[in-house]
Amino acid sequence: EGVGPQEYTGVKMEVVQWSPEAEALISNKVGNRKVFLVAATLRPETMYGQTNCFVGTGIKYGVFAANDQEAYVVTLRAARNMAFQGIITPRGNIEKLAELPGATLIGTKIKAPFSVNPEVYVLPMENVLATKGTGVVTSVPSDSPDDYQTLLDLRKKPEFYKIDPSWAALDPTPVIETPTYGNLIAAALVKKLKIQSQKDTKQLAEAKEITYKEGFYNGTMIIGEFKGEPVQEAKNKVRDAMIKAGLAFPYAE
Ligand code: A2H
Repeated sequence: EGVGPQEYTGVKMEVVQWSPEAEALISNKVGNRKVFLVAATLRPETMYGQTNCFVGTGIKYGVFAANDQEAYVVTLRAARNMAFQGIITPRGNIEKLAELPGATLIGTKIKAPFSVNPEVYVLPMENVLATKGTGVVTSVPSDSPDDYQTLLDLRKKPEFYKIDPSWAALDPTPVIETPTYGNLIAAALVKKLKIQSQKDTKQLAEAKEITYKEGFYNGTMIIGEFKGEPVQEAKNKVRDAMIKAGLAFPYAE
């Protein structure tokens, strides 16, 4: 981080059913376009295990026209970057079709490309930064300690987070096997570092560091087209397959 551009994968998650709050704000503003929430991830190889998608309830999102057929839900900052990278057209220009406060997105149902779970729900995460990526995060609780701990928090206090418990019902799916931490590395590290909630940001940063290195250097895929291959080799293959299928695109910042 901090040195040179970060190469993310923009994962396209098509809206299947808006929450009533978002539906009211969208009404007829997107025309015939398909609308996608777009998450920025550094771990495209983990998408088989997506169980949810996270947004920040205090973050402002827009619905931006990508072209005549598609629109993307991201922050204005990300839309600007995408326009300059030629991802949304016309180049360098942006068309905002609607505005959605993050809180209104909670409960929206979206497709989860490549996941064993075809459809998942949008949920709130406290530590989503408006200044990173698209402001939308795919939740992969098998391999991300932040995602795993957030899922535990949401299950423990659904009323506090204003969610229907059924939206947080999907359990982590093993995606990567590691020699030291097994196939649910996020849960193993949350336990080992005695993390109690998503507010334990210092320990979560440490857990994230270990998970990332362990998964990348010592992990083996145990699901999907590249099952049996080291994560180091599978990572870009999964990414390329998603891009080829029209379900993802390269995004840098
Ligand atoms: B990663 P870096 Cl399985 N706010 O994707 C907070 N976090 C954000 C974000 C934002 N605005 N945008 C993206 N992210 C998350 C998968 C994943 C990720 C796994 C394991 C580790 C991991 C599923 N969530 O990240 O600061 C996204 O979560 C640990 C590196 O640019 C993205 O990749 O290095 C990662 O943080 C990018 O973080």
